[in-house]
Amino acid sequence: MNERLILHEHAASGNCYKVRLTAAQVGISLERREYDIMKGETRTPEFLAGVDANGRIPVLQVGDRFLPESNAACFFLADGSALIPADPFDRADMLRWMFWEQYHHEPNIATLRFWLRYIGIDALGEARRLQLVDKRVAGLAALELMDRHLARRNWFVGDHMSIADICLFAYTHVADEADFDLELYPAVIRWIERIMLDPRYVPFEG
Ligand SMILES: N[C@@H](CCC(=O)N[C@@H](CS)C(=O)NCC(=O)O)C(=O)O
Repeated sequence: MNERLILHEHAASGNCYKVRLTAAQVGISLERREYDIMKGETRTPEFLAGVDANGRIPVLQVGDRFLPESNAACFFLADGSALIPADPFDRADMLRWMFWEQYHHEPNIATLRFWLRYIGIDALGEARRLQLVDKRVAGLAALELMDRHLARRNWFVGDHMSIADICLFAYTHVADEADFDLELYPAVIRWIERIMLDPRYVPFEG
């Protein structure tokens, strides 16, 4: 890749970790620019005007273009590699799991992790407290579905790792930090170990 690649990130964010893990898998090095989301550094007028009008990280900067959304950044970096299946159905199925991750997994497991570990239960406002049970129920359903899927196969799609695995791995392997008991999901645990044993694996900094 000829263009300069800069990851605008917060190292403790699983969404940002997805992008770094994908880059490591395909042997691409990224420049890293850290923002403290607890201090609102992605909500400044400069960030909103120059990096992402949505005020969130990760954003992958490619030359002078900016690509928000973790799963889109993973797709960009992995394009043309074995992390994206060649078969059209498998490729669409990979996207299916990535969309599923954004709708059913991340908003529950990642959000609970953020609320419990970074904000703290005592500091949660009333609106968030009211969502705790719904998010826990939805998070449990997501882990259950993953476990059933992985009971019959090693990877989410096809017969090797794809970016669907990477995108789902980021917040699943730290789900205990959101008080989910991963021991209840043996196929998920085996899949986590499989990814961690990959020679191009890089650990989360969260
Ligand atoms: N769907 C987005 C979610 C991005 C997101 O929620 N980022 C969080 C950190 S994980 C963030 O920037 N929070 C800071 C804020 O909202 O001010 C993605 O997958 O990249």
